[in-house]
Amino acid sequence: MDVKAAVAFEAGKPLTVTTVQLEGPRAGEVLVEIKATGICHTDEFTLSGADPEGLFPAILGHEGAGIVREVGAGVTSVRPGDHVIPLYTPECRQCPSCLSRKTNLCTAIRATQGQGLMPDGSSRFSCEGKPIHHYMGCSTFANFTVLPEIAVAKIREDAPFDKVCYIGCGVTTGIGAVINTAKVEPGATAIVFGLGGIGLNVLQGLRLVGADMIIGVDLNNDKKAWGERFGMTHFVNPKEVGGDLVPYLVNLTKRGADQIGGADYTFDCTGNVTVMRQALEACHRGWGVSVVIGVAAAGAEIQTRPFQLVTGRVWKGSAFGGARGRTDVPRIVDWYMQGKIEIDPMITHTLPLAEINRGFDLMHAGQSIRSVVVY
Ligand code: NAD
Ligand code: AHE
Ligand code: ZN
Repeated sequence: MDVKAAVAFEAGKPLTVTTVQLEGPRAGEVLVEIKATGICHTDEFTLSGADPEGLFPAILGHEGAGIVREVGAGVTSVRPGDHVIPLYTPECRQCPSCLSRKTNLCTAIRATQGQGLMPDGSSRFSCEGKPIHHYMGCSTFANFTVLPEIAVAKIREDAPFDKVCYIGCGVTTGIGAVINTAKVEPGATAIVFGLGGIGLNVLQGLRLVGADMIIGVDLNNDKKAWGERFGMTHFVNPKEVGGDLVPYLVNLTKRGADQIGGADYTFDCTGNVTVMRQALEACHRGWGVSVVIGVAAAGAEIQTRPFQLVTGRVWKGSAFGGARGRTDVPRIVDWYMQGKIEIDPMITHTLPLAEINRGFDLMHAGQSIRSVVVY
């Protein structure tokens, strides 16, 4: 079938909105009509050429929501008409990782997904007879896509696609990093570095669990008002701190008789390896946990003195907020529908597919939190 898509033909170039061909679902696969998709910083990261796994040509996009239109042989968990959110972290419930209960990083299809292919090793997308790569197993920058059955979460039908698509990445990543990865307790102190589409969701996750002091750090002063809206209690712009950022933050978080300082939990939501180090070192001696959420360019490495770890700080990473998609995503949609979490104010721009490149421009200019393409 012909579908409308924004194709990344080359790294560093704008997407081309065009018609491409999509084959129907094979065994274990589903055809989904995508109704809306967010534009995440990770799409920009891959499009820029910084992603070591980046492949071209590809149909990017991994933050979508839509309706199942057709299912392949053997599919039992969803049927045509079901509303779903595509999952770049699938949940097969059978692989050693899923069975371990220690991680959400299902391994059932990760190898082919990283090669831009469906689990049988082929692509369903093509343009003028030449294959186009899938992206993160989702390719939501097309109005129809094919996904493995294990990579869709069935959601309630009254949830608006143009809002809950954000649960397909940003919302779940931010809130999940707090709840699943860091397991933040009420009364904790926390620092969030980078108040964009992910960091604001970390903030609202911290507010949800009852953290006390919630410090937001961003180079952009416009983010102060944004942070306050989602639970931030203190804002720090590193450019306005006279001197080093880490001692400043440690001093700000001094509590209790020992006056040692440092946050119980810190979160990197920038993808900048210098910030990742600052986030670790701004943690409390003995127990502070720092969670890396940001994705860094090929070749980038993190550094710290081993002393920081010897003295009890813990460095952790979080992908998709540690969420098990088929189990947790429908629950997060419920939280949104019940008013427990906010999404609408973070969706600052809604665009037609024809204007998708404007969404990337707004992100570069720091003018958007989330742009959502509505088909
Ligand atoms: P964004 O562009 O919306 O926000 C980034 C924010 O960081 C901006 O507000 C920017 O001003 C701020 N910033 C940049 N450099 C900074 C610095 N040196 N100090 C302080 N603040 C700084 O991006 P986003 O969509 O929120 O994504 C953030 C990161 O998270 C990206 O690296 C993205 O690829 C990654 N990500 C990871 C996962 C995961 O599962 N681990 C999921 C989604 C996104
Ligand atoms: N391809 C990159 C890795 C990118 C990465 O870490 N992606 C996150 C999700 S970001 C969503 O916006 C993730 O899920 N990682 C786990 C995984 O299996 O990729 C690189 O550096 O190679
Ligand atoms: Zn993302």
